[in-house]
Amino acid sequence: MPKRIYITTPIYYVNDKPHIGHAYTTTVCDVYARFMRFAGREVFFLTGTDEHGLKVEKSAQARGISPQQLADENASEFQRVMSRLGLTFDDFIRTTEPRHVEQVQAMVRKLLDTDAVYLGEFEGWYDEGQEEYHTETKARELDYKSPVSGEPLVRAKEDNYYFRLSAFQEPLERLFQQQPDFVRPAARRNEVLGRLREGLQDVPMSRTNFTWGVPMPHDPGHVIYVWIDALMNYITALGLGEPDSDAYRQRSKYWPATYHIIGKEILWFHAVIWPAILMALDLPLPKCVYAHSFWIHEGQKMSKSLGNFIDLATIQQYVDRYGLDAWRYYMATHGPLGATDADFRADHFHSVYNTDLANTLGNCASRTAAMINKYFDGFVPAEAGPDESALAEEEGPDRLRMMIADHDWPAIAKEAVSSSTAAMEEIDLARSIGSAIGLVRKVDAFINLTEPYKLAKDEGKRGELGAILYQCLEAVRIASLLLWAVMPGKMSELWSALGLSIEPDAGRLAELAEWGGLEPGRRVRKIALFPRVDTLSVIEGAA
Ligand code: ME8
Repeated sequence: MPKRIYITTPIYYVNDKPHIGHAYTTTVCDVYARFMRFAGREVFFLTGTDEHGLKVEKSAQARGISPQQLADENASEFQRVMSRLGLTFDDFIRTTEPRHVEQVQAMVRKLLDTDAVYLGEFEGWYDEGQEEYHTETKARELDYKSPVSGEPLVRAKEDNYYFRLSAFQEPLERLFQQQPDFVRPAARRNEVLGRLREGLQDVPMSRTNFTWGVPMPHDPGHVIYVWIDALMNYITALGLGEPDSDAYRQRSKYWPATYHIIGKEILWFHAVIWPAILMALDLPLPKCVYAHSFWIHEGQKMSKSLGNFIDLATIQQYVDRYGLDAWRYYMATHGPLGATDADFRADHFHSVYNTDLANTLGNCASRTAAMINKYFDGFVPAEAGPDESALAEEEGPDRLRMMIADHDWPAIAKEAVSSSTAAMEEIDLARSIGSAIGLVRKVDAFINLTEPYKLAKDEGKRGELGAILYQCLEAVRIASLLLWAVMPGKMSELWSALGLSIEPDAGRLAELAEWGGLEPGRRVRKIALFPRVDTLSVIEGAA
């Protein structure tokens, strides 16, 4: 795995308010980015807003403001929301920024020079009222009349710039063969391959029917098609279109992207058009385009017409009731990262909160800390007791460890760390987090098996009691390191209860996660991480 990581979200349209979909994709990237920074990797995490195009122009007109005003308003709303959700992007790119516009023009100039873009003629049946072209088949279906105004369609011609996508058929097929993980999950890759095999046609890449966009170099009557402009954000943020800039000097090292994380509806642009553009620009290709599925809501697709979008106000209610970290936990563990959609249900959120967070993680940390307070006045006991016969057989530092009930804790913890890290590398958030929670479950089972509260009654078993509680707390500490990326607030709270000052940005995860890091004699406070939430107060209106 490369030491450097570049992860991106789609850039979001400013004609919509932020909703669960935007929060979700950005949270997935954030969890990955935080984990990898903690693991010592050099991470660049990019998000931003897509601000050009007819839709933005029309929404602005409808509100009687300029498109730039609308973009400014909503871009700052996106930034505000993302910061509130604890999302630690390294840059937020806006496609109306001069740094982006200038580089897009420079790169399109290059595409014109290499003949990957050419001026061609487009002809079709035009609906003048709707400013929309129809194909011959569609026009025939409509009886050559506008479906909206009933006026006759007119035969019209337009000059358009085209991107020579057809020239990349073979290189793209080769890419999909040589880099089987270029598109993930596999089901999505197969869809793209199927469509690719139908053959590629050149695609228009300029428009003349509106002005809110990046002007075509040398031909300002044309505006660069918003998708071409938008896709380029991934490289303009790194200065790749401006090799003598500071941005280039500082950031070009991050290209190619490790992951472009996107929703499945925009996969074609990312899996076919984007690599073709990069090939035409002679730039390396991203390692992986990861297209997740969709959140649906209580079994139904979310849509404006149904009015069932999980919007910011609803997200805020969950955050208020369960805490920001619980929100992030649910997004990361039950979200639609795989090939199927995920159903957001209030009762499910509630039961995941209680099962994983209140009853497992919270309870385990709190009962361990409580026993240490009760039996050892709050001081972390030593792992080795005076009972020599119970000492582990091994030589070296392990010699002082008691192996109780056949639990080789250093090995158990090591396995959790390596499987959690490996799953995170693959962006399998649920599995990564599951390994950490699994470690906590083992601690719970260990407590139930060894019954330290009974040993506490026997003065002769003090060494064993201390070792058990040390092992429980040490395993919880290691799990908390693996869970920090998803629940940074709560895990920091836990660390401070253990008197630990850990700086995840210092990148020492592996070192800190070694068994034995917790020093005996340290003072432990009582811990209450995830208070129970009453079922009656499950978010109303969301159910
Ligand atoms: O498409 N579930 O922007 P956009 C999960 N500007 N994620 C969802 C979702 C849902 N129900 N709905 C949306 C655009 N998303 C373009 C992108 S990139 C060069 C240009 C997420 O504001 C998901 O990541 O419509 C999806 O791809 C993105 O929001 C679309 O955001």
